[in-house]
Amino acid sequence: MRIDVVSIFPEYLAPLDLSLIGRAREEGILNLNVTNLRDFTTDRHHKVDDTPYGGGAGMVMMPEPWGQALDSVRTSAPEAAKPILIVPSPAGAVFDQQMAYDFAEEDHLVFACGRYEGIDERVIDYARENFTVIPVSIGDYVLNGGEVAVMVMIEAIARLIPGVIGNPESLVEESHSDVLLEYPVYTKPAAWRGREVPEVLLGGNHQRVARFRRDEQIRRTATRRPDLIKLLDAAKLNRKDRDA
Ligand code: 6GU
Repeated sequence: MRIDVVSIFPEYLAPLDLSLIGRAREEGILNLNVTNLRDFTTDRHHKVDDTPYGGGAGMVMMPEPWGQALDSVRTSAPEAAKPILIVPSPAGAVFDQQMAYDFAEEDHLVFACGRYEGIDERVIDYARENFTVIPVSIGDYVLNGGEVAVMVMIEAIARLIPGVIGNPESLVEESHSDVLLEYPVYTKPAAWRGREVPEVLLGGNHQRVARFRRDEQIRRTATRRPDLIKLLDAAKLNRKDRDA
């Protein structure tokens, strides 16, 4: 997969050199390029923003540097017919695991990081000629710019690409338990500061362990995320699940 990120703060994305994503890049599984929007300015001060038409607080990102940057990304990567252009914005559709699965199947993703009050809307219109444009938010709160949101999305997407994660079985387990929160986990020692590991986990009875874990998942989901319980398919709940 190829991923392009356009930003006025390319250094913000430096952590993508690390850990599993960094290794995937070294191994050529992930071709990730970060482009500095200011490279596409022509004035002495590398200006990328200006005051909003109609007035109001803050600044708006100017169309011309964005037009040049998106044209450059498009022509440097002719392989995919129409790359996805993800525009991080608190006004976008909320990113979730299903979006991560869908984006992980694409050949080419481009992230356009806005700062200030946003990007001139004509850039978004123009981009639809060459990209499938999708405004995406990572949740209902406000960040200063798209860079941190893009890191969140890239991590969620990249770990689903075959070969990025060491143990692909963990992905299978995750996908089966998508709507339920994860069960609590324990490791050695069996007793620590007066606290014991639940006895059922020490016994080696796989059926009892599975029952314990599923009960904990249901209990956690009901107390921490009652909104998710609605999504649970009633048909997939068995009698023992209901008792939990
Ligand atoms: Cl994607 N961008 C910004 N600037 N703020 C956000 C966001 C994105 N998602 C939640 N808040």
